[in-house]
Amino acid sequence: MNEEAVAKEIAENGWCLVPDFLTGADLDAATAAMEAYFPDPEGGEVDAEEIGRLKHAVPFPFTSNALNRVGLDPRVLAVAGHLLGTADLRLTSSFIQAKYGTAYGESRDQTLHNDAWAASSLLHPRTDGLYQRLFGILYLTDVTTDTAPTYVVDRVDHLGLPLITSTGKASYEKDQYPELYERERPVPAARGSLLLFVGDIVHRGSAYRAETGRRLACFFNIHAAAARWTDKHLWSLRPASPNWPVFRDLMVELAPEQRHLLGFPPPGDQYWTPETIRHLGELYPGIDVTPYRAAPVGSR
Ligand SMILES: O=C(O)CCC(=O)C(=O)O
Repeated sequence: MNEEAVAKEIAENGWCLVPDFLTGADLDAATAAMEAYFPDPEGGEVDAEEIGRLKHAVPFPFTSNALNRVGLDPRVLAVAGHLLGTADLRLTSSFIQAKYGTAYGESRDQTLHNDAWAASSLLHPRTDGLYQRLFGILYLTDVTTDTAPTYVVDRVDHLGLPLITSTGKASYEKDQYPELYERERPVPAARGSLLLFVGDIVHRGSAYRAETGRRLACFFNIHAAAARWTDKHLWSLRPASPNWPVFRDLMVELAPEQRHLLGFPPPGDQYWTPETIRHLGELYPGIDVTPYRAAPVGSR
């Protein structure tokens, strides 16, 4: 794997599939560890009723280092380093998940969405340089069009989409954005392949359409330490969330140092630009943006 070339492809297109990211004994160990969490339904080790319970994602850390190593892999770090331009990186989160055949219940298509907001809901995301987020999905079964491929929309086809819609969501409904769905494409992937993409790339998970079998996948995402608010990965708010108005009022009421307690960048932080300050005022109408207009630290 040529990490620099992968980073370049992601910078241009927003995503890149890396075949054979794991091979040989490493691939077998990671697959065996996944199979211990998500048994083969046709292998007789689990009955159909138990499978509902197995559809839940399991968060990092896992019981096997073959899986724990995935999001920490030096090659992934190198790609993130090239792309974000920093070595001061953090694992935002990682989890494993299985999708099962239709014989074991319904499997659903996701709506096209971006992940730039995922788990960093305090502020409007910046998606340039240091502020990009790198997401990875390692497939531990072969993924075909019938076995829940991830769908992506190339960056050039994003058609100037906002990262948050007028209804406060980071997802794009088919009836409102039909042209986006015309441009999406599935990413078939052989076992051991790694899909890497940035937070603003529009994508979705798809339903598992085959009757039997399962798709096994390990997910992770990485951000720069400078984007401290992204560490609040248990918060998943959007302006469309039911409890957003209460949170919004709190943000308006607090002083900058109190917001900082929650991870907000302080006045003078390099996150603040005329654009992010404008987004701040839109996200939290009534907030006093003047402190954030201070010149960035280092430029004074
Ligand atoms: O499972 C997949 O293929 C993609 C999932 C995804 O996009 C998500 O959960 O945000």
